[in-house]
Amino acid sequence: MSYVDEVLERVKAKNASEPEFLQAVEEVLDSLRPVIDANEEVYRKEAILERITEPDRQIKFRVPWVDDKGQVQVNTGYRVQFNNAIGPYKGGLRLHPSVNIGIIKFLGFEQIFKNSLTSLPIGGGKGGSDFDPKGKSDREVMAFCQSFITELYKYIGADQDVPAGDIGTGAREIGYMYGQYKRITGLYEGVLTGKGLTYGGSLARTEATGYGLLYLTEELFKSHGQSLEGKTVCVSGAGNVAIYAIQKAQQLGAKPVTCSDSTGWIYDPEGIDVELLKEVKEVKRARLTEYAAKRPSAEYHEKKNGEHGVWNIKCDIALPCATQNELDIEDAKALVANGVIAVCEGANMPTTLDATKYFQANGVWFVGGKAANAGGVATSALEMSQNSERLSWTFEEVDSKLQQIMVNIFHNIDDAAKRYGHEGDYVMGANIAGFEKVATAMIAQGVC
Ligand code: NDP
Ligand code: 2IT
Repeated sequence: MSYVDEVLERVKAKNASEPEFLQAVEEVLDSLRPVIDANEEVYRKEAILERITEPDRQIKFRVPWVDDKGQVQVNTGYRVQFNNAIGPYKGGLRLHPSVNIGIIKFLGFEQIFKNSLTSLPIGGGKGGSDFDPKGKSDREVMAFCQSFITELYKYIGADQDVPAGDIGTGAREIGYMYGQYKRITGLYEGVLTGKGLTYGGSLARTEATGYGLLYLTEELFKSHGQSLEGKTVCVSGAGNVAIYAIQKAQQLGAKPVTCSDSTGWIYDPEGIDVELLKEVKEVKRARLTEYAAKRPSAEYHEKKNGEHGVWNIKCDIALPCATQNELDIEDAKALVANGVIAVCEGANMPTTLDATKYFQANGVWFVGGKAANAGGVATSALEMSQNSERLSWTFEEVDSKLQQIMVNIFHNIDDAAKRYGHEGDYVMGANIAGFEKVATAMIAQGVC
């Protein structure tokens, strides 16, 4: 049996109850075959695949907090420190009722390769809790965040592990967490990214994931002799990534016509009004029905199980920006039948494995999240640099660095795929390019 298959079997046996983690590992290991096969003896002897699929450590803890009625609530907190071969652990904190150890492990595993692709010195980690910030008062969110950090502070630090935002964790949550970290440790350091601009945050971090997604998509189109001008775009999600993806798509001449949240979706053939969307989602924290109520051109559809939602709308470019496994084989068939040219993932693993394969088999340019959404964490690393030198760069400076990073990522993954004779397989290219640097660093640092 090949080394890849041997390790895949072992990982499956060991983590049988973690389907999302297994899905992420299977995608990566499967596409690393050409690299591993070319150097099997060394990788096997060094147990690189066993080591890279086993987190350095998993931290799980109780998070008790008091709600507005005086009732004690208990959530579970997690931080998976996956791999720090090339830099301190780095990755977001997800606050969503669906969070469990398997979800955090899949996200932490992806983060290793994504962070490597940014070319910046950051390792892979992820954390979060099954706490749901939706419908909670600011005081309840603060109580949760303070309790969460009261345990997590022991394991994080500016040169050790630097968490950030993800689903359910935005500037408000990061602010409360930063305040508690500072209070407990007495340290004013860049221990979290996505901070507010008055206390060490970076300009353009809020926009970075969505903007970066479009910078990479633009470079993808350029490499095929095309542009984004006049292209129709379907976006899912209506959070941080989706909003700034929509905004940058418009700035680059494309027309985003959809967005969605967990209860419904919008089709707005005139193009999404991004200022209205920001007002509804960022300021009011309301449902998309409020968008539809204020926008006569928009259709609102209630989310129904088994329906294609936004992926039924005819488009040139699909940008899934909500959550994992939100785009399945039926959605992929609908998109291909409607002539989609490219799919670039703003979310982490939003496309199921069979849907990914279907896109690739049908000539759709498909770029996975590790490459396409790396702009967020890359800009987090730029925030860390600014914190270290105690300076703040201008928006233009950060944005131009982000743009350069995304253009470089595209060419690195494109080149890696070509090097192994799989031109156009950007999934393989991303996994290979991300893996090579981490594996080289791990081998150089000995058995650890
Ligand atoms: P937000 O919390 O800001 O927004 C998430 C959006 O997705 C919301 O519109 C939410 O709807 C929707 N959503 C979440 N879960 C589900 C679900 N189970 N079913 C349907 N809709 C859902 O998160 P982000 O925009 O930050 O994150 C979106 C994705 O991008 C995630 O996969 C995240 O891991 C990834 N990502 C984020 C980065 C960042 O910098 N923030 C960087 C790279 C990747 P509702 O509000 O109704 O829950
Ligand atoms: O998935 C991701 O890359 C993020 N949520 C951003 C992580 C970060 O550290 O900025």
